Amino acid sequence: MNLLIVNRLQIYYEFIKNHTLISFFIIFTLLIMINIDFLNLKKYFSTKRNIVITTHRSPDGDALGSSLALYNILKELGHIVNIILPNKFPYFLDFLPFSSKAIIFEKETEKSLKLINEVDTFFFLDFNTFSRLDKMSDYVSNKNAYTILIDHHQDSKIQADQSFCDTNICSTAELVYDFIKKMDWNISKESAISLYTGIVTDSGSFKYPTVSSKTHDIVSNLLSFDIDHSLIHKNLFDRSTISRMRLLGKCISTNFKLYSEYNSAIIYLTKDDLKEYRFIKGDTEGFVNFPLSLDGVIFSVFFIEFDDGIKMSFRSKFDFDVNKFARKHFNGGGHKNAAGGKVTDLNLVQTIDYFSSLLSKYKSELS
Ligand SMILES: [Mn+2]
Repeated sequence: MNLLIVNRLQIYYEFIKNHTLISFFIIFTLLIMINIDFLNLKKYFSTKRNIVITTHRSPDGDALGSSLALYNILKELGHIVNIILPNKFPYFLDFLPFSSKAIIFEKETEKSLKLINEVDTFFFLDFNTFSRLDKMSDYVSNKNAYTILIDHHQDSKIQADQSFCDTNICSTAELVYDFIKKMDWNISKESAISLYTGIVTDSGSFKYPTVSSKTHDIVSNLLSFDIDHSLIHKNLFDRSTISRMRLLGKCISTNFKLYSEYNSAIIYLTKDDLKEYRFIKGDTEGFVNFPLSLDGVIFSVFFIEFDDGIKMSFRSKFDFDVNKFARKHFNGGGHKNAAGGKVTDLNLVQTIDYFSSLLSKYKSELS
C-alpha cells in the first residue's frame, strides 16, 4: 500500500481512538445527510400526489424515455400523473409505451394550463433552464409546487426542492433509474424499454466518452426485463422517411462546407430546402453527426433555417467544448461534446458568416 495512504489511515485511526464520541457523531450525521432526502421523499410520495412531468422542447429519446418511464411507475403507485411536453416529439419515438398519453402544450394549451394549475408536484427532467420549456416556461416556473429536478446538463439555472443532477452521466435516463432504485420503486417492462431508449439515444449507441461501466450495469439490468433491444434499435434508427433521405442527400452533396484549417465542417438546410423535400419533424435528427464522421474533423455544426430563426446543433470530439462555444456565441448550451443554439436576429447566410469568423479565435483548441 502507498505510504501516504498508510499515514492517513493511521491519523484517522488515532483521531477515532481519541475522539470516539465525536467520530460517531460525524459518521452518523454524514449517513443522515446522504439518506435524508430519500427518507423525506419516500414519506412525501406515500400520500397520493398530483404530478406533472415535463421536459425540454423538441424532446429526444432521453427526454421522452425518462418521462415515460417515470410516468408509468408513478401511475402504478396510484398517483395522478400527466406528462406535458412543450411541443411534439419526433415520429420515430411513437413506439415508446404510453407515448400517446403525453400532452402537447402547443396543441392542447388550455388542457395543459388546467393541469398545471392543479398540480402539487413537478418533475423536471433533462433540462437546465426554464427557457427550454418555451411557451410553458412562465406558467411552470411561477406555479407554487414541490419540484424535483433530474438532469445531466451543465450550468443548471433551476432551483428545485430536490435536485438529482450529475453532469458526468451520459443520460438523464440513468439518473432516473438511480432515483427509482433509491426510492425502492419497481421497474416495469414498459419503463425498462423507455429507459433503455433514453440511454441508447443520449450515449450515441454507447459510443460517447461519458458511457461508463455503470451505464452498462444499468443496461444489463434493463435487459433482464426481457425487452427486445434489437426492435428498439430498429425503431430508433431504421425508420427513415424519404424526406429524411433526400434532405440528408442535399446536405452532403451541396449544403456542406469544410474548414480543414480548423478541423471543422458544417452542413445546413434553408427554408426552401425544407419545403422542397417536404420536411417533417424528426427528419434531421442526428444529421450533425455526419460531418463529424469525417476523418480529422473534430467540430461539426448543423444549421437549419425555420420561420422563427436559425437552429443550430453542435458536436465535437475530444476536448473541444461546444457547450461553452454555444453559450458564448449562439444563445445555447448543453454538454461538452453536444450542444444546441439559436439565432433570431440574423439570416442563414449571416449566421454562417458569423460562425466562420469565429473559428480563427479557436485555432489552437481546434488543431
Ligand atoms: Mn439528455
